[in-house]
Amino acid sequence: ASKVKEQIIQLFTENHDRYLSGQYLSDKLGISRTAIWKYMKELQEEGIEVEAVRKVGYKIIGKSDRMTSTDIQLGLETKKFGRQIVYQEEVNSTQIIASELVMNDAPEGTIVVAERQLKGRGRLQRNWVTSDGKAIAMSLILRPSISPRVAPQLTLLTAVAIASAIEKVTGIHPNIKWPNDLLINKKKVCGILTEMQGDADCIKSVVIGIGINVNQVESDYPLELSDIATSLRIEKGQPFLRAKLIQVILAEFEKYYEIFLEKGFKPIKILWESYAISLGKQIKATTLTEEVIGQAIGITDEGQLLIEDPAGIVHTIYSADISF
Ligand code: BT5
Repeated sequence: ASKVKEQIIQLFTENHDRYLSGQYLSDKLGISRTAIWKYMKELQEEGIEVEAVRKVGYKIIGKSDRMTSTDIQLGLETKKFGRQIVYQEEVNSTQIIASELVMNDAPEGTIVVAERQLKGRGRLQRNWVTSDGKAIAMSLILRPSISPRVAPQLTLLTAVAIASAIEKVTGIHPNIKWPNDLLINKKKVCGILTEMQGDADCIKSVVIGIGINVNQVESDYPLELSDIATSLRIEKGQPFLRAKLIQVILAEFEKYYEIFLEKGFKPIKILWESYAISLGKQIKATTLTEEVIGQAIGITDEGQLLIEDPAGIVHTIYSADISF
């Protein structure tokens, strides 16, 4: 039954904003017009606004800001990414669910989305705050055959895909702060967490965690975040449909991921540089073992950050926190 609903959603997606007649849908799917009518009612009960005009047909006229699999599928224009969706109201972390799915052979492109995270996580066991119903908490499963050495490039690729999607949806040009932050007006709007499964020679899978602040207002943030976090709504003065943003992220991601698998990191690197905030600036990189202060002079073809210290020595940074 839900298979039919998916097909209906697909037909509306392919036909964008056009009316589809009951007869057309019934011919396409080989079920009765009464059955179609029942499915359309179901979609309506799920919060999709459907207009039904006698002798003309059905049209989708409104969506509300939710992220169920129906909301995400309706308008999704990817081949693989987001074709399997696990939606949960409440989770500890979407990363945990996604890594369980990885062990159960979930295909590449599977996403896990949640409205509420009780234990959202950042890097190094840090905490990630997901404002209930106002943010995107999503994990995406990838199964690339690449060496673990180049896996950090996937974090940079993710940042490019999200930056480009935010730009398309909101018109705002966000900045990327190496390696995993997206900023708008110097405040964090998105964090990325890349977790790999595999061995020293070969990656088996990667779970990309994406947290985006979409519809929060200032008072939604706990005190400790009020100076460092922003949201698309705060920056643009209007709310956005999270499902729409997810659709565009998945489309951008799929596009850049294909380029990456085919041509390597070089083309992604150029895009990355166009969003980078830290290049050319004096920065401080705090790694697990040291602090490096100097000028950020670029990233390598592998994706590591290069910092030139005052003595002229160039340091290659694999992982760190950056401050200006
Ligand atoms: C990150 O870590 O930025 C990665 C965040 C990844 C979150 C996603 S949500 C879906 C998936 N499921 C998960 O459980 N995680 C992923 P890091 O660079 O370590 O930054 C963490 C720091 O950002 C915290 O220590 C806070 O200072 C700050 N922070 C926490 N929540 C924030 C928010 N909503 N907006 C901006 N900054 C935040």
